[in-house]
Amino acid sequence: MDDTISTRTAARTAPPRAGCDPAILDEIQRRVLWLATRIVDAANHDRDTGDGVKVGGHQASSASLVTVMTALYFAYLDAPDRVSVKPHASPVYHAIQYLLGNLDRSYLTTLRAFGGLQSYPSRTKDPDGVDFSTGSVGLGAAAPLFAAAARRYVDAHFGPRPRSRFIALIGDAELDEGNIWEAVADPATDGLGDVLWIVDVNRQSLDRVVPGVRIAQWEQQFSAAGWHVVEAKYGQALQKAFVQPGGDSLRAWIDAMPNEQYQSLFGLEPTAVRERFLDGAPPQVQQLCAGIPDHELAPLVTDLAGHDLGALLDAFAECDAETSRPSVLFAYTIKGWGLPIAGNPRNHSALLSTAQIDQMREQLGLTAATEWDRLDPMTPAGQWAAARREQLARAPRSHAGNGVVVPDATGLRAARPISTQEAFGRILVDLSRVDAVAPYLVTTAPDVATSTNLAGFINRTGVFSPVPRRAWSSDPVLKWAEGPDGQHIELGISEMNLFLLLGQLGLTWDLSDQPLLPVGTVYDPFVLRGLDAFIYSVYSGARFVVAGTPSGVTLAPEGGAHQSTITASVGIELPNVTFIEPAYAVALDWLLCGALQSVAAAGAQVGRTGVAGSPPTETGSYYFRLTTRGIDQQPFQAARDRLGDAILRRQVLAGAYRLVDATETATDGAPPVYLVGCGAVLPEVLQAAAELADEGIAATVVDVTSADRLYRAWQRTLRQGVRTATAPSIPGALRTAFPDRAPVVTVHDAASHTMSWLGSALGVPAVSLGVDSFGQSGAVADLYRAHDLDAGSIVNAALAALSLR
Ligand SMILES: Cc1ncc(C[n+]2csc(CCOP(=O)(O)OP(=O)(O)O)c2C)c(N)n1
Ligand SMILES: [Mg+2]
Repeated sequence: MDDTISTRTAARTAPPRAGCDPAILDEIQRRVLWLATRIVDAANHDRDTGDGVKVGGHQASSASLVTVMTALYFAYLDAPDRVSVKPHASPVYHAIQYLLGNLDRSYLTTLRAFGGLQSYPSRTKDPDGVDFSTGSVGLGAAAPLFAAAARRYVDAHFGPRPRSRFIALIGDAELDEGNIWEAVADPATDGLGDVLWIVDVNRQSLDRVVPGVRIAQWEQQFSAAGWHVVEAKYGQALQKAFVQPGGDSLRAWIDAMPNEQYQSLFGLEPTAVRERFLDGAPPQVQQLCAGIPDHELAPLVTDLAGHDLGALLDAFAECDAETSRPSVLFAYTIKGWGLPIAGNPRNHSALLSTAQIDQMREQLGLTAATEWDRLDPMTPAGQWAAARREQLARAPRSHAGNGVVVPDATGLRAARPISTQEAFGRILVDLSRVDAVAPYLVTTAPDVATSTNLAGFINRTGVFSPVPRRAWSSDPVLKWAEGPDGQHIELGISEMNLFLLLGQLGLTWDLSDQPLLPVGTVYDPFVLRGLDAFIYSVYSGARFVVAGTPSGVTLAPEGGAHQSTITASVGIELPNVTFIEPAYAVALDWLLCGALQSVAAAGAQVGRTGVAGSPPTETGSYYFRLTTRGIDQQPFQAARDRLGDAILRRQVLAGAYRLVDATETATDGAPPVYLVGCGAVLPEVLQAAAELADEGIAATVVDVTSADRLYRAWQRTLRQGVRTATAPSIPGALRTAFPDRAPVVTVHDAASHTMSWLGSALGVPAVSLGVDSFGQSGAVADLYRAHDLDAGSIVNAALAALSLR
C-alpha cells in the first residue's frame, strides 16, 4: 500500500461515547452490513420490474463504509450534526436509519423502485431525513463545507446555534474532482473547525485500482490549504505486529507496497496470500511472517483502521479536538469488506449471488422470517440503538423566518435610460434600507461583485469576515470594510463555489434554523461553468436568487466566449428554477421583490410571507438574466399609464404583457403580427414595430419577462389535457398577451429556440430570431446585425411570418 507521507495513526484521545461497548458496536455493524447488502440484493432479485433493465446498486462500495458509519451514528454523532454520505453508500444510510427506528420496514425492499428509496441519498425524495443529497461525485463532498460556512455566517449575524459538526463521507476517487479543490482552496472556507471530511480510502474507483502515489499528494494539498490531516490506516492487530521485532520493516513494506499488489491480496487463498505478500519482501519481513500461520497472516496484513471501530473513534476524537480548522481523516478501508467480493478490482457494481446471500444470512443466525428484523430490543444492541435514536432526535425548527417581510416593490424610479444590471444594484440597495428585509439579505459573487453592480450594496452592508479586518484602501467609490457584520461573502473565481455556497445559504432555513435571502451574481456565460453545482443546489431544495450578468451578444465588445447564448435555455429548462429576463427597471423591481418573497416563504412556511396579494406558489430558486445596455424606459412608462400598475404588475409577474398594443392605433384591416421581444433587444423590436406600422402592418409588441413562466403555464394545460384526455386550452397568461390569432416573430439575445415554441402554443406561424452561433467583439449594432436582431431583420422576419399564414 503506497501513498503515505507520515503514517500518523490517530492517538487515543477520548473514550468512545459513554456506555458504548465495542462488542455491541461490532454486533450492530454486522447487522448494518447485512441489511445494506440485502437491500441491494432484494432490489435486484426479489422484485420483478418487468422491463428487463438491470436495477443495480453498490454492495461493495457500501460495505467499505459500514464501520465508519456505524461508529458515527452509533457512537459519535450528536443530534445537531449533519452528514453527507457518499452516493454509493445510500443502502448503509438507510439500514442505519431503519435500525434507529427512523425508517419504516416497508422501505427496505424498495431501493431504486418508484416512490421508494432513491439510488443515491436525496434530501427531497428519501423518507428518512437525508441532510445532503449526493450523486454527482465531489459536490456532496463539498456541500457540508459550504453548509458550515453558511452556519458561521448565521451564527455571526443571528446568534450562535447549537454546535453542529458538518461531516462528509467521501470516496477516495472523488478527490479527483476539481470542485473539491476549488472548495478547499477558497478563503471563504478557511478555519471551519466544525468540518470533518472522512475519505473512504479503499484504493478503488469504478473501473480500477487507483494507481500511483495519490494520498501523500492529497494530504499535502489539504495541509497546504490549512486543514488538519489525520490518518486511520492500520488496525490494532497490525499495530501490535509493528512493535514486534522486525515490525518496522513490516510497516515499511506495507506502506511501500503498490496499491495494485496490495489489492491483489484480497480473494486469494491463505497460502497464496503469503506468496503474493512476500513477493520481493526484505528478509526481516520474511522472518517475521514465518512465525505467523497462513490463516492468521491474511487477516493480519489486511487489518485496516477503517474497519477498526476503536481506531476510528480515536481518530474522530482527534479531529473533534481541532476546532480552529477543518479536519480530513483518511480512513483506510476495504471495498466489499466482509463480503465475498472484498477487494476485487471489478467489484464496484458486482452483486452477491443468491447462494452467497443465503450463506451470509445463515452466518448471522438469521432466517427468511427474521432477516429484516430490527435489533432485538431486549438485547444490549437493541437497547443501545433505542438510546441512540433518542440522542439523535432533532429539535423542531423555530420558524425564525416569520419576520421576513419583502415588499411588492421598492418603488424604483427610472427616468433616464438604465440597464437591468444597474437597476438590480439599485433595488438591492433600496431593499437594504427596509428593516424587515435588510438583516436577511446576503450576497455573494466569485470575484465579480463590483462588475455585476453589487458595489452599492457592499458599501452599505460591508463584506463578511468571521473576524474584523483592517481596511487598507481608502477608495472613495467602494468601501471594502470586512467584519462579522458584513453581508456580502466574496469568493475566489470559482463558479462551482458560487453555486455550492448559494445552495447552502439557500438551505439555512433547514440546516441552520435561520432563513436567509441569498443573492448571487455571476457573469452569465459562466453560469455554465458552475452548472452542475447549480443543478445540485436546486435539486437539494435550496432557495436563492442568482443574477447572470452581463449576458448575450449585448456584451458586445467582450466578444466570443464571454457572450452567453444557451444560458436562457438552461434557465427555462432547469427544474426548481424560475428564469426571468426583464427589459425594464420597474418590471425588474416587481419581479425581484416577488422572487425574494417566494424565497422568504421557505423559512416562514410556504405562503406566509406577510405580503399583500397572492402567496407565491413557486418553491425553487430564481435566475435573472441581465445586461449592461441602458435602454429608454419611456415605453414601459407608457404601458403603465395605459394599463395601470395593478394589471401591468400581474402580467409582468405572469411572464408577458403588451408593451405596444397595435390594435389601439392600427387602421382597420391592417394585417396583425406579434413582435415578441425578451430583454435587451426591446428597443430594436419597438423600432421594427414602428417601421411596420408605417407599412400598414399592425405590429403589437409583447415583452416577455419570463419565457419560463409562460412555457410552464402552457405545459401545465397541455399535460392536463394529456392526462385527462381532453382538449387543452391556451393558458391565461398567453391569452392575455396574445388575444388575437396572428403570426409571431420572437426576438431574443439568446439561442433562437428559447421562444420558438410560441408558434406551436398559439397555433400560428412563427419566425424565431436569436443567437445560434458564437459571438465576436464589436458594437451592439454590429452584433445585432450579425445575428439578425436589428430592426431591419425583425421587419423582414415579420413579413416572412405573415407570408406563412
Ligand atoms: C460527477 C460524476 N462522475 C462520474 C460518476 C460515476 N461514478 C460513480 S462512482 C464512481 C467511482 C467512485 O469511486 P470512489 O469515489 O473511490 O468510490 P468507492 O470506491 O467508495 O465506490 C464513478 C466514476 C458520478 N457518480 N459522478
Ligand atoms: Mg474508492
